[in-house]
Amino acid sequence: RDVGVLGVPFCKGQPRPGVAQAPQRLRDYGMLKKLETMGYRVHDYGDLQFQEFPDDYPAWNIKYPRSIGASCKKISNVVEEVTEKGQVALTLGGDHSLSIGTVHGHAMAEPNMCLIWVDAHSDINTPMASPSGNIHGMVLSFLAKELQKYVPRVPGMEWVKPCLSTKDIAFIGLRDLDPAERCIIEQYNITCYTMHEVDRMGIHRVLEEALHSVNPNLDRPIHLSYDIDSLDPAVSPSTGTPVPGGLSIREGMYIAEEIAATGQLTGIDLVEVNPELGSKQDQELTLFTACEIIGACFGKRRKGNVPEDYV
Ligand code: DIR
Ligand code: MN
Ligand code: MN
Ligand code: MN
Repeated sequence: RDVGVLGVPFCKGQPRPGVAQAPQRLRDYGMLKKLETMGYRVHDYGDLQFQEFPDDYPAWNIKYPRSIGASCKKISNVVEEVTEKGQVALTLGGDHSLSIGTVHGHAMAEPNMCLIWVDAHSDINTPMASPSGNIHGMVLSFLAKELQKYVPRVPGMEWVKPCLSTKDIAFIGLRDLDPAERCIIEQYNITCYTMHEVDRMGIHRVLEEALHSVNPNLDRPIHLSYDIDSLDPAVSPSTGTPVPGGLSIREGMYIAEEIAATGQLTGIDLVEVNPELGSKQDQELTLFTACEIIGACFGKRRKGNVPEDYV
């Protein structure tokens, strides 16, 4: 019942600066106090310090590869250490490019890990196919072994060991994919429950099938990478790339509750909260939603919890 928290005030994986303020805003909002109230020992490793790269020119169209590469290398080392101490690694972003580091570090400590990616986007663009050049949309192409033939040597990323198979990944909540991303998902038959499947099957069956496909015996450690833009802008408006038609707060909490109930959740990312976008009310609502989701990830259930010391 130990949590290791790492703040990553990082924004270079996408164009909007405010996302770097999220770790501090989430702390101020009481996210870590909430976990302590729930009975966790919270070890806050503070915010990651970054090296500056003044001449971080794009490689092809990939923006800030050296800054992001060096940061993710540090993040990977911290997450590996935290995981090896037996703490659940909770990383507060920052934009989603940081997950190159968190997933990598988690996999170094737990090679049998699987990944559940909750997002409006699939973040699996290859560097050459990415229409935006933003690394937050390329994360999984750097990590998946099968995709390395499409990934050039990117300055700053040389240290990344592809540590996942496309078979170890399950997507939930997608609704905005670039053509190359759809092609990769089909070609490698990646487990993928878009909002279309959520509508058709209901969130219960989506979770059952998603877990069954990457973790049939529930004996593998799980990394949950939770992009706040997976949720509908009605409940998480303050994010850089909102997409209509997202998960309801109920579906978002159900996902977190079900994954927490496996007892295998050892790494969590909460990314893309941008507390400088939208109105004051939008910002508060997004922070509130993020705290509810994280509470559920750590075992807070809507049906209530029996106190730990109850006999
Ligand atoms: C788009 C947007 N697919 C890209 N990705 C976002 O830039 O590659 N991911 N917004 O969260
Ligand atoms: Mn994302
Ligand atoms: Mn190690
Ligand atoms: Mn997204």
